[in-house]
Amino acid sequence: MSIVIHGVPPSPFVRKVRVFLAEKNVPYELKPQQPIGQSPEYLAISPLGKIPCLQEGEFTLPDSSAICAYLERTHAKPALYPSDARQYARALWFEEYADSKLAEVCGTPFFQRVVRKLFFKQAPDEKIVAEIVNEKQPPVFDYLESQLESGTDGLVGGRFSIADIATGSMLAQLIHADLAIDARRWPKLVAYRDRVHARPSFKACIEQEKQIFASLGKN
Ligand SMILES: N[C@@H](CCC(=O)N[C@@H](CS)C(=O)NCC(=O)O)C(=O)O
Repeated sequence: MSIVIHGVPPSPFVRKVRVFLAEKNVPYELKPQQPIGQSPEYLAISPLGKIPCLQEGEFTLPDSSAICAYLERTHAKPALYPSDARQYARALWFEEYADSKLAEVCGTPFFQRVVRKLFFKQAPDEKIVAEIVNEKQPPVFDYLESQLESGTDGLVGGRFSIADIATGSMLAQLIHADLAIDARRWPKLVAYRDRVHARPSFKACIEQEKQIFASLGKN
């Protein structure tokens, strides 16, 4: 049965599911659904009104974490969750950390510099961006740096997993917000981010998003 993902490309949670599907080589249709002005029909399948939401025939499922966990069961290969109990639990932790804390420190500058500009026709509040960059990002980047081994694209056990899909998806918001991560201060994180984003699954999404923003007159 064919898979439909409701959402729009620049959402990090939609990107997470799209990368997950691409890594598993599963075809899907992306059906445009904005995260505002949701219809009663959309709220019926995604009660929090959020994107993404998966639809497979009669079956519908909101929430990127639930969707990825479901897809792991329906499309087992390649495995994107570790099999070892502790590594599995750590991968879920990093997924949660990315979806909550990293979402805050990467999503806020993205909202200010991209969403406000393109969709609300307002100037970004650079004071908010500076506060995030100077105060909120450093402890988060310090933590990720402390958890990474050199030369890997896998936060858990050195193997690429849901932890990296969630983390890489959030870090991509910074690219669109034109914010660099200081490679002298966080060398392992920057090298890791570059390796994760070089994977064809991420590369295709990020390139498509850049084209969308260029066509909307981002820069
Ligand atoms: N926990 C959800 C979060 C999804 C989420 O927050 N999506 C944002 C767009 S990036 C959204 O739909 N926001 C609309 C809203 O909160 O009403 C998931 O993992 O799918």
